[in-house]
Amino acid sequence: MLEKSYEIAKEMYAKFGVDTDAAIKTLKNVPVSIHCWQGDDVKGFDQDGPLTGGIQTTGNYPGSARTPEELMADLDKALSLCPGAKKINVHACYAIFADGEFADRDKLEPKHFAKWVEFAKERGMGLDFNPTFFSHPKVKDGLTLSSPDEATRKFWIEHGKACIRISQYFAEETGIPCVMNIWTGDGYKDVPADRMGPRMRYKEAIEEILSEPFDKNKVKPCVESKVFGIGVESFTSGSAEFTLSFAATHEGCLPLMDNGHYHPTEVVSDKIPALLCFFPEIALHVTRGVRWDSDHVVLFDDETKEIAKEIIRNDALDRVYIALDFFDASINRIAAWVVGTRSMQKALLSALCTPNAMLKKLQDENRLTELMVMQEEMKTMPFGAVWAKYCSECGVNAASGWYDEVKKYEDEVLLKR
Ligand SMILES: [Mn+2]
Repeated sequence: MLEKSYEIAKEMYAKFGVDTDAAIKTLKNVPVSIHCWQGDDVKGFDQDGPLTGGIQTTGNYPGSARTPEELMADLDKALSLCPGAKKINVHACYAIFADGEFADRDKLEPKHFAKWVEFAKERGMGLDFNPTFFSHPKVKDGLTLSSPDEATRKFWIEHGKACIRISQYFAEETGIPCVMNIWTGDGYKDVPADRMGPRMRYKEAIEEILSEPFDKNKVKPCVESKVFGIGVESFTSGSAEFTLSFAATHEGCLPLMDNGHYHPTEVVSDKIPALLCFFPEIALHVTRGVRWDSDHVVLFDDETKEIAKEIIRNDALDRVYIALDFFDASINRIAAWVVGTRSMQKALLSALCTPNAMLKKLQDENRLTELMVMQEEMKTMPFGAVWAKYCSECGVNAASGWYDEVKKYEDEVLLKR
């Protein structure tokens, strides 16, 4: 059945000049970086306080991971249901300490992440990393790197430097470059009197962090922008213009776009080719904002498909680092990981099965009616058969049957927590 439907699909795509075998082969080597923080609602292991920084998880679905062992077991279950290449994205608050040991964020060392390295190496995956500039008592008045308080800034700069050293360690241990993303929730709830001061302090603080020595081929520092956060609605230090200008003027620093971090009518898909005109490499956080930066699970929806198209048709798979960033506590967290990861992979495969050269030609020859006709026709091509073939070659269940495994794990493991 699978082979038969794939053969028909392959033939149909071939009529448009699309080689589905080649698309499947390409996707196998495209890593999607899976964020560890979906598994425990962004709690981490280094403190017991609330989630801060203007971000919020909602829902109380049972079975959230409470320990590194539980989180890794849950991740393993999710990984087993996602085809193709993966990386694991770790936040600094997921440091794993020995019994009785503790190190504050400014004193973190590679050894506190040795278990993550072991986990990644055993599964042949790379690791990405993020300093955690939130959920910590040293976030002063909602500010970290842009705080007017020198001691506060110093603490967080030291945290950033520690994270560069840990990122270098990740890259050296796994042999795969580590994308290290700098994001802070720094901002003001109400109208500030000084918008430039915090940004100048933020700029200088990131420059100090990046003065920590590292190998640019191994560590890929990024700056992520945001439009606003909960409780910081009026001003964000790391705005889009700030971070983009920072990356543009600091060699080796990449701009990172999170598609939940813009005004709701802006689309990151359109920003990707704009940035690719200027930056050798860029990074993405793929998420799904519903009316705001709500971090819903990524679906195989229009914007996810458009994002994937811009990467594929601009031949930029080796220039765009793709990571996921969402957290939903209202549904089974493992299913959330699996749906989000597979949706991104589906979007990439769908883009690889698009006759991009033919469509570009129609545009360049101003045959815009035909372009519309063709783009609409492509939407009902038998893509499901190609996805099923891909999953089968990767040894995972293409159909909804994978959920039975999640449900079994929920009954046997999650509900007993
Ligand atoms: Mn993000």
